[in-house]
Amino acid sequence: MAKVKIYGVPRSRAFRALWLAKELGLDYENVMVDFAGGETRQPAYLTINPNGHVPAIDDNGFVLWESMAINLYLAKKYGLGTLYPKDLEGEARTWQWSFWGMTELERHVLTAMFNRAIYPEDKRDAAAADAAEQELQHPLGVLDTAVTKAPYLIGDDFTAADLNVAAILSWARPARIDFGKFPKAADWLSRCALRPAAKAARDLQR
Ligand SMILES: N[C@@H](CCC(=O)N[C@@H](CS)C(=O)NCC(=O)O)C(=O)O
Repeated sequence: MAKVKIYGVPRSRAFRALWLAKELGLDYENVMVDFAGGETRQPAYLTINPNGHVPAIDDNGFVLWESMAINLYLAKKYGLGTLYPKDLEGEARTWQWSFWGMTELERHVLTAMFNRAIYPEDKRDAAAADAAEQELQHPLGVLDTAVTKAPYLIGDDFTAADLNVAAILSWARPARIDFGKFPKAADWLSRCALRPAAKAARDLQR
């Protein structure tokens, strides 16, 4: 069996797949396609992901793109019964939280992060960042309530659902999102971020 190839530098959304690979103890190879240098748009890479984005994976000839699809696939294939629930309802909850993270959180966290930390200072739009943080108030309340009822999103144990949402919220710190009103969500996020596999994936970003 060849190693699973994970395309994308660790400071990109490939971080999500790398964190999962570390959780799973997967034998993987990280192919350093860097979006900053335009490598995602080179013809060779476009045969892997025609969208010109990272991450993508190649699992023994099976090529897949979209970070959440990648993580759901890898977690089900290599972590069934541990990181990925075996029952239909648990699987559906994993999808629910993963799609929720992408649709309810991601854009707003990114907008705040770019306008508070990434763009050159003279290009930052403070009002756009504040509006994005405002948009996050309701979904962060939803998250806070969910992790008040149970330690993790699907119950007592950390699963791919937690990883996928926490990976999106790993941008919340540079985005300077205030979790003051969401103490349970803040506690859940730090429990996720302190996992050895999360730390190991962050180390790849240095
Ligand atoms: N929805 C996609 C978004 C992927 C994406 O936009 N990736 C960025 C890096 S984090 C990228 O490849 N940007 C370079 C480009 O679009 O050329 C996913 O979650 O996989």
